[in-house]
Amino acid sequence: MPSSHRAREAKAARMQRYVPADHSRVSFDGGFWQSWTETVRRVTIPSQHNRLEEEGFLEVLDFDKPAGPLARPIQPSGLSMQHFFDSDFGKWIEAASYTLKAHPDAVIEAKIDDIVEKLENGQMADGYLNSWFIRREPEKRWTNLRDLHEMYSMGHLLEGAVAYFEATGKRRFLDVMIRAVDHIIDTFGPEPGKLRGYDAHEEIELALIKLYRVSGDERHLKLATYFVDERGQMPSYYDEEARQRGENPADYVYQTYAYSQAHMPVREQSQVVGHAVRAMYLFSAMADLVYENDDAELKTVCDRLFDNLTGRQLYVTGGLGPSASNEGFTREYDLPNETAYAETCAAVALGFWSHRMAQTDLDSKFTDKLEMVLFNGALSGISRDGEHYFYENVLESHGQNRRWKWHYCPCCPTNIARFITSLGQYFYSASDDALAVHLYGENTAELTVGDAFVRLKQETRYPWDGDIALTMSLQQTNRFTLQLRIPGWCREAKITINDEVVDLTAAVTKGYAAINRDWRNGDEIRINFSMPVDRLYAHPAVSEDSGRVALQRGPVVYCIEETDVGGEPQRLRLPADAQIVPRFDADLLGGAVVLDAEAMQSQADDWDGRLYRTAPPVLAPKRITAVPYHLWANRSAGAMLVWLQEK
Ligand code: FUB
Ligand code: ZN
Repeated sequence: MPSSHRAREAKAARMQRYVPADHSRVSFDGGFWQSWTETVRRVTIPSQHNRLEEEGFLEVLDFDKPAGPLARPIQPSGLSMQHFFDSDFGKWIEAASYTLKAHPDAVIEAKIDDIVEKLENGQMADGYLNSWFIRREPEKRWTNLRDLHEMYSMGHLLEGAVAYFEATGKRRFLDVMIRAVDHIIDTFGPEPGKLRGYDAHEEIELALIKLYRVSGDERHLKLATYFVDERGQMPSYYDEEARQRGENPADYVYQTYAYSQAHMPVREQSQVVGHAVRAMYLFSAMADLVYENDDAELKTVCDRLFDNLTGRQLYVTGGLGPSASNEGFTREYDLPNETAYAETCAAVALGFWSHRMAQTDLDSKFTDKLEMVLFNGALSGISRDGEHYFYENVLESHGQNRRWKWHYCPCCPTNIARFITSLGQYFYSASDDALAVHLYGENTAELTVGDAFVRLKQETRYPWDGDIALTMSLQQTNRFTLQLRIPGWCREAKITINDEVVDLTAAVTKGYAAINRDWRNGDEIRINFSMPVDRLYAHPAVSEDSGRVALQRGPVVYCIEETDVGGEPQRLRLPADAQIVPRFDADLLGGAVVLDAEAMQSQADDWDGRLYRTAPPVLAPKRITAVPYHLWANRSAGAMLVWLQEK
């Protein structure tokens, strides 16, 4: 067992916290996730390395040569995307390492070793590690935490190093990054003589906690705690730092430190603001600190922010951060569809946060959101062929949106890759006397609950239907509580154990059915979540969705694509009483349930060139088919709509 799992299990035993499953011991040997996980392992991971090479990213690691021309120009903020190329290596290594753990691959490992060798070669004697500053402007290191992503990049390298160590047992990369962290510890903190700074793009915080779980070194946890609590303290470090650079702090491009959640101390924050990915990484670290420090006050803050996000600022797909200008949040209930920014990274990171929240508070309100992003707003970020991507996940298009092979700022591809390659950890977690099943989908998992070894097999076509058979294999009879998530979207659930019905009214607390008993080898749990097609309506304050309806079945949100209706879906109206019939289409991109309905379409052929007239458009019946949102833009380019007009 990797040391991080041992450390967390020891802690969980003291604190009654859950420990996520080891992802490499959850195999998706059939069902919905099999082809996704296989595609990401076989296609996405190698092709992303090819892209890093072709696009000249890896060149920045040639520390022995003079720096070449800039691959990405400097923006008005002073930042070039090239400032944080290291983060792409880190995330790619992390995603690749997750696959290596269960599927060793000498070619991928050699590519990682090559990057590690170059990083080690470039690392400065004092441990500092950042390809931009070492090669281009070493004298400017640590002079602009507000804009230039030094610790963001190191954080991603650190996550990659931890994952690579856990996958292979090789320490070289981990040791390089521990030296880099030692340097950060020497440089930052509340102690006299150190800088009281923190990076404006959160990431290092959660990476340090991952490191702590491997190293057991309290300094790593202390530094993460310091960075979180120092954030937003006044007077602002960023003001002082700007003055030191000879700049006027008032000239800050983004105008407010809310952009980086640094406008007030985090414990005082109650509204989710600013850049969406930054916010999600910060809150993920905060949830980790709740776990590690048993910090009840921080838990209240996390709850408050989670409720604000999910109650007022989240797209129905799990997308978040509507605005391109700050890559983030605007005002509450501002959820435009066609201009939705809803960055893939942000949805993935909401998955990280939701999952972490559930480890100290088993409440389906968290894991419902994990499932929501997984099947919708995060999964839409990668194509079915595994090598095309969306950065922005709009909910409406007139046909202008295309998946791309690589992005100018390619943060999203490696993020969705690391999410999918470590998927198993999100399905289950265990405490010393309970096993929680958070997600459903065909897989076989090897888990430990206290001293018991449990093999759990899920047989199901989920999310295409709501029948799930769980079979428990145990070496001996063991007593523990099985916690089964009852999804928030489900209004009628039924569970039997060896054909005996479980009384769910008595068993369910916070969306989990707790079944405490002596479990025996071969015990069979059968679950049925009824899965009718639901019409969803948005809160009246979401003016964009007024008079509109979205379709959802189980956890899957649907959309209408031009290719299926022979015209722009914006001209369709779905009658309030229209029957919506699910149908499995085996030929659609590997097979998916689609929804058929009789709708109405406004006719354009009797307008005689006019733009306006006094008579409303004529409506004619039109048969429509809706497809899962995550599958959109995988066939021909065209218009798309999630929120349909309802008649
Ligand atoms: O700034 C680093 C990453 O690039 C952010 O997380 C993304 O939003 C993109 O701007
Ligand atoms: Zn991104």
